[in-house]
Amino acid sequence: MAARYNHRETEPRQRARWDAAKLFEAGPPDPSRAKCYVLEMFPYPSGRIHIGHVRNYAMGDVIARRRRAAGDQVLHPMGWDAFGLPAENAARERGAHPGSWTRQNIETMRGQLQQLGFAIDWSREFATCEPSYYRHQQKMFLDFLKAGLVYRKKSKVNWDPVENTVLANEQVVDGRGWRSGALVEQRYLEQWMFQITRYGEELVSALEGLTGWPEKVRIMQHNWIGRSEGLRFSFQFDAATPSPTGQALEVYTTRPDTLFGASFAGISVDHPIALALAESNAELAAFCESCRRAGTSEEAIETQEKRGFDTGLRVVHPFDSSQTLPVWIANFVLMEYGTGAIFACPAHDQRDYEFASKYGLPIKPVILPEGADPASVTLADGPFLGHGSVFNSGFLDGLTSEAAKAAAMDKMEALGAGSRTVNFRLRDWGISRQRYWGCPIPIIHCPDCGPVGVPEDQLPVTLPDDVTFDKPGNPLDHHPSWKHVACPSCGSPAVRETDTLDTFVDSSWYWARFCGQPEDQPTDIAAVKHWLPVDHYIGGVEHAVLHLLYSRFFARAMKAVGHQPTEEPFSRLFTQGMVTHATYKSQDGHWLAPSEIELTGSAAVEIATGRPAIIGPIEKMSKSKRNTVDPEDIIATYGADVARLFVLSDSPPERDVEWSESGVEGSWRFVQKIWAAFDSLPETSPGPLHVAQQASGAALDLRRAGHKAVAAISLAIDTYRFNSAIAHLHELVGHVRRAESDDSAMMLEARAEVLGILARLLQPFTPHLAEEAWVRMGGSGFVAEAAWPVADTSLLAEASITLPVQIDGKKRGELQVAKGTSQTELEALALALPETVHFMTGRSVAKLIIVPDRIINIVTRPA
Ligand code: ANZ
Ligand code: ZN
Repeated sequence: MAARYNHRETEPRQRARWDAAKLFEAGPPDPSRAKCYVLEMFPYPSGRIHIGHVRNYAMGDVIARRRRAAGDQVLHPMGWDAFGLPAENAARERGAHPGSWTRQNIETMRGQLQQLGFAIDWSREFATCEPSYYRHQQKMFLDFLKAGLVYRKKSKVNWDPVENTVLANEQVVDGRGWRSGALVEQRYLEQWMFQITRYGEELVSALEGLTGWPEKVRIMQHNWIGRSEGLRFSFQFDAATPSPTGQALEVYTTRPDTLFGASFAGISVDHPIALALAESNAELAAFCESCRRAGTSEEAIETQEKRGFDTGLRVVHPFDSSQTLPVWIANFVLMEYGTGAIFACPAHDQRDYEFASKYGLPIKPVILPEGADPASVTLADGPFLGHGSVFNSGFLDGLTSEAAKAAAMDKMEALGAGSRTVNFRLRDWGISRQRYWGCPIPIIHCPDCGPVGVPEDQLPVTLPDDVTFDKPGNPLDHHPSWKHVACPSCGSPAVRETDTLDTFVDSSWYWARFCGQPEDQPTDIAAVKHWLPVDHYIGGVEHAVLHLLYSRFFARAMKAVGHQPTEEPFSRLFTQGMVTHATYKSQDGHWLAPSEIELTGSAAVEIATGRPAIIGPIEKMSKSKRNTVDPEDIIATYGADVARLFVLSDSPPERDVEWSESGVEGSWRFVQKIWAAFDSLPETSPGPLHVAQQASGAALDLRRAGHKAVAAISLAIDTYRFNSAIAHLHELVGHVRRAESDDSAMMLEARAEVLGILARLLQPFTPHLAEEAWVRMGGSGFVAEAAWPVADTSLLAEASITLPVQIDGKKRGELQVAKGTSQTELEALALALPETVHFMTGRSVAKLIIVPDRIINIVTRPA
């Protein structure tokens, strides 16, 4: 009977060895080796590590360890996204200083991460709340200011009434604050803005090249940026009703082909013309005010009933001066988009249709669906939104929609009434927050000079420690002395900016700071040149348009002011699924923790009362539903390796994985089984790098299995299919154990070779166990430093086949797979190949044909 594997004793001992050897420090750039920068989205120090972190960092760790073993110079750092509101809330609720609360949490969480045995270069750790980090952010703010990338603007902001602060558009989800869930209000405030729109064009066109990103994230960014090509033109006011501002009415449209179907002009409640009219028309003013109260964000507007107010003004149709159109104030027109005014064509636009139907405005069709008869067109069922041929439209008659767009734009330009433009949905990024626990904005407001940048030799502007949280609002503003300073340019009494930077700024460039951390500069130029871009970036898909877009903006802005050379910070992005767990409720409806119930078959009983408990749906782990497990408990009971193994085992990493006690026990048994396989090897066996010289029969089969596993597991890791890698590990361990009954010398030699391979394949997944096995086999040094095994192709030949992968008839790559690999697995593999990802850019799969043992054919169509 083999000795039990004792994780409690082994894990700390192996970690101490790694630490003593500083094994995972990346060291200075080494141009003689390939580099690999692996980064997981750094954690917010909320208190404790949760199991989602374990899954996230375990994935990055598998890649980092595998690449390191393959000979790359690997950078795998960790830090803390340490500014933010929860620290201030803790201060308000518990009286703890945000700084000490945050630093305490960092201590705890660092210890927990270290227990998990991640191959992290801890020498590069930093927290964004330390002046040694944020001073460089202040410097970059000033650099951006000089480059015209920062400006100040009185603008409508999303005000979160619970958090008492401004939110970025990206932080408003369904009209509510992303954190508080409170209904967002609109207010006007002086705000510092980053001019992200300067890069609108590039940010959208470069998405095409991000072939290492999930398609869904690229699509989300694409839609968020919302580039559209259209026409801006001006309506002249009818002489009978002159413009109240003296200005013509400029509108933006993407459908100039529908101009002859125009039924009215629509303006926003905040349009200058509406504001001017409101001064002398109380009824109109009240209408606008009531629309504002109902919310004027895009989300709010989409769900509201259409409402309008006829201003009585009329404008002249630009192509037909005999026609005039009424000007309505319409609640569905956004002030922040285009020009804040539209022409409406109810026959071909949903919102215009609803509005016109409600107010009895004309609905005149001008686009004919292909093959339809102009005489029998009816719009009783709603507008026709497609393209077709134009009719009822004077000089545009008979043209296709596309041709009519061009013709209408040409004509408008010839008339001097308008011009072609590109419009973006993307807004500039408002970065001012009325909060204490953030990076101070390095600006001083002087009554004479206006806003002045803090001179660089006076950076950092540090947060004062002695603040109080007994009043609502910003403690920096209440502080008795902090804000009162002399103006750096004229010396008069002046005040500091008391707003701090949105914490999304902190996380927009930390990936560059990890490369090198000079004291006097934000980045080390030689180091960023070497390490960037990040080769594997892993994190939650909830950051698809927030953090990931801001980081892409920052990369460009930093490049513009000379702090780093890369436009795209992350060449490959992987978004992992969540960890879920069953939920339980008592009879009287309160949530029960898994430890409070007992499961018998498919029924649950509340232990405390003996009454049946209700089994709820499987949901993302959350404290409120009490369905969390604490990684520390799992580590104590089963060990870090089991925790790591389990979170990667059961489902593909992009999908959710359900945490279950039986699943974890399964991983624990697997670890024991692996250990038994090593432990049953005679002490006299050759070391882990031995290659069996001659093998036949069952011994040859075992060697084949070992080399097959090398090929399969390497490919699985490289294509982020960790669960499939673990399935191959199971298979191999099973094979080795079955071979134990044969104690011939030939088999012993084959077993030694295969176990040596196994130790190296296990290293990324269960590093402590692998290290212990390495020692047990007499391996020298660390398995973490042993070269990744290379499959002997002569041993693969029989069991494996090479399948060419064709895309639209051209061979683009190939797959080396085991014979008999299932159709579904082949499909997944073919689509995950880096070459496929590359050549499928902007396209999607129309058909995927697998000719067994011969070829894989992918037929594509535009995405
Ligand atoms: C006339 C028209 C006719 C339109 C038609 C559509 C269909 P994208 O593609 O997202 O850029 N629009 C313009 N500014 C607006 C604003 N501030 N608030 C609300 N709607 C606005 O959308 C452009 C279209 O959205 C524009 O084209 C305009 O309506 C509307 F059959 O102009 B269209
Ligand atoms: Zn001054």
